[in-house]
Amino acid sequence: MAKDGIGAAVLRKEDRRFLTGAGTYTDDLTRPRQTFAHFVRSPHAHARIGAIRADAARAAPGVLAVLTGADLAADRTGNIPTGWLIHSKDGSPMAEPPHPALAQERVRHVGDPVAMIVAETKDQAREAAALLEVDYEELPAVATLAQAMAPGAPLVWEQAKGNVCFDFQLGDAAATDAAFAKAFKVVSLDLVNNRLVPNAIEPRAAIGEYDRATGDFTLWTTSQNPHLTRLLLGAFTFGVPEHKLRVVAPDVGGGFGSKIPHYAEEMLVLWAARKIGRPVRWTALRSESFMSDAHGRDHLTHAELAVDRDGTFLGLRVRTAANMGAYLSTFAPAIPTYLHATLLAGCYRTPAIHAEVKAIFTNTVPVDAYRGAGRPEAAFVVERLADLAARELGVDRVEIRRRNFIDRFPYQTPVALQYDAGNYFATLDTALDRSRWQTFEERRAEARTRGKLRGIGISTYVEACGIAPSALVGALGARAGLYESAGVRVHPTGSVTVFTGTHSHGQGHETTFAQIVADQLGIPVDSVEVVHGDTSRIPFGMGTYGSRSLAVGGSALVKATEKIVAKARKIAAHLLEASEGDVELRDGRFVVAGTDRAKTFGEVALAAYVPHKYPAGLEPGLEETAFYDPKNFTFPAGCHVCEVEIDPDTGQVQVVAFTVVDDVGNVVNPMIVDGQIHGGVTQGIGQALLEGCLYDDAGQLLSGSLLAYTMPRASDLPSYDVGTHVTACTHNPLGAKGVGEVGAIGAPAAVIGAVVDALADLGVRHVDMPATPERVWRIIRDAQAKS
Ligand code: MCN
Repeated sequence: MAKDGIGAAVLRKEDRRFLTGAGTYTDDLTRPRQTFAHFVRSPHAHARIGAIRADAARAAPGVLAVLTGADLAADRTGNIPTGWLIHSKDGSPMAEPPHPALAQERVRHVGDPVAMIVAETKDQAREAAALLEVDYEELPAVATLAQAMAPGAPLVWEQAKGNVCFDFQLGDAAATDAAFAKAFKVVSLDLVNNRLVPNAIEPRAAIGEYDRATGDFTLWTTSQNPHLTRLLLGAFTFGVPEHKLRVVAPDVGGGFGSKIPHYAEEMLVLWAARKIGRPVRWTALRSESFMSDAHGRDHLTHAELAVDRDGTFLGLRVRTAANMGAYLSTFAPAIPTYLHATLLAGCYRTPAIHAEVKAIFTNTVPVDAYRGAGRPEAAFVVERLADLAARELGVDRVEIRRRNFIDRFPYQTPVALQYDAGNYFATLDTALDRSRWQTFEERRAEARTRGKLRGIGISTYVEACGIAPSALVGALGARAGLYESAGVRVHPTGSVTVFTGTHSHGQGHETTFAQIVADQLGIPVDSVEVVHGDTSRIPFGMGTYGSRSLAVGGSALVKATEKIVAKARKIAAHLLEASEGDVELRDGRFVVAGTDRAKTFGEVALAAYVPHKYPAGLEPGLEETAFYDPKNFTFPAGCHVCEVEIDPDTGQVQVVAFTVVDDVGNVVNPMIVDGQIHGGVTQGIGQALLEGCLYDDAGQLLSGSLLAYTMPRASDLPSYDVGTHVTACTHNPLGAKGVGEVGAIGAPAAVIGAVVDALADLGVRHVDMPATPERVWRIIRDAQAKS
């Protein structure tokens, strides 16, 4: 094994450029003769668009074009598709209303783009926007799920009666009813999974360019999946053949799911570039991001767990309403259905499960993937019910989990997934140990002497990632397969360029993917360069989300590198005048077994390009491509333990300790894995305690800036204690599972469990997220008033 190969905590190669300010983000690029776009966005949640008077804006200094939905309609272009179709069990078709890139006739959420102004400078574009007059006739709006589902609620779309986009069911309703009928007890809970705004550090940006001579388009964009963007743009939104469209996602400063969807602005900068014959660029303001980046979560759930006298889980019934926002974003329909409902078994042997999901339109920003996408919501439901069942039965919270853990693999859940491997007892035991669970009451008593309420929470979760087997997602309605590709080019000097269809925007693929190749070829990590994010350089790829890059993209890379080794071995055997079967690759050298005759990898690489050095009949060169389509998802699991202290006078919750023991299979880079867990847990704590996107009843975005939307800061967080336990994934060559989302999936239930535990003596059985000081203070005050 190379010393910086798989398993080594190699420092991130990409950090040299990021830490020295040498990264190249979309907004850093300058294109010759570039122009600037500004979007005029709806101030109303729902309104009919009347006259648009653009003469003054058109005449403003520097303005090159003012474009509206009518121009798009005249060009018969610009409808943004969703990437998923949901086939409802009862056969009712999913409503897929049009999503014009610039609103036509109606605006349906605050921030819906109405017009695009292109000018010589950013300021000129913005100043001209103030001169554009748009007549709106306001219409009644629905902003929350409760409003949208109320009888007689105003409709976001005429074709979606009751604002229902689709109904979805999973599991066995009759078996679940039967389980409930024989239950000793049923515990039930109404849960809110709060709406979140992703807030990647780099706002979205796009530059469109058109070459009149060749008819070629280039889009630079902040995308997590440039090939998918090209596919959707080419096949649906803009109708440009793929060979005429290059999509480049250069350095991207975080995405967390919000840069998966294909967005209107990406199409519009290309369209405008062709119209005016010059490059058109746009970068979102932070306040613009709040009303135009896809939001996350936003579920209302009623959940019931049927249990036996000893705490054995018998059945689970879950009814979820999921907010889709005003339009269907790219992955939106898949999130509350295939990513959420399929994980409701959690780590437990619950024999009967039935889930019903209603996807609902509202006059809000579209909702799509946000770190965890559907899986944090599922873990939250299951873990809150496990806590509550323990409490209502008088069983210990740890014990009830242990009693119900899945203990044999593979395990077929009642909700479609088959878990291949795991050891939930091991992660639980290690986490209990590390968190000093047994001695918690001492810490609680000590906190009491300081006037603080201390609580401890636990969450044992499993998730499905490494998205996904194409056969499965294809059958489930995905418009494209979800395999991954990798190319490996060995240069004559023995250095290597890797081409991957995944996209790294903080995850460190330039390092970990180089480690994989270094490991397989026995060469230094610095001899391997990883290229990603450019459709003109990488044959194909499905991008990065669903913690899939290592399990799927890394596995494609293993396959491609194995092909390289196979060919290189032939060449080495020829050079060494040995039989191929006797030659093996060891520590970067091809060695004839049992002898000291050897050729270095570099010597063999050179021979691949020199006639007569490679065997007759073999093609020259050393370059291979592979596609990998996994057999199954991967199933990371783990245990999170959180301790909080609450100030009863202010309601302020402080996380004072957080222990994580995750099982993400074999690990390529433990330092990067720890970093991913830290980031995910931080976002999970953010959801549990701080973050909440709020609309008022008229659909105005109340938390539309960082002044009103609280992101976690260092002072909100403890130092995390992170441990790992490994059970290898059984079906990919790396034995690896995903890590990118585990923190955000496991953490919220542990935090809320701790908050509820701290307040348990007051009779509190649940606290909705985010557990802000105000909410907690009110709960304490009301509980005290009752007692
Ligand atoms: N890794 C490893 N060993 C494992 C698993 C992963 O060494 N057993 C490494 C991988 O090689 C990769 C990193 O950990 O370098 C994350 O791998 P993986 O779990 O495959 O996740 P992806 O690379 O596909 O990243 C997607 C995931 C998601 S879905 C979100 S959301 C998210 C996340 O990653 N967004 C992020 N982490 C993020 N981190 C940053 N900094 N910024 C984001 O936007």
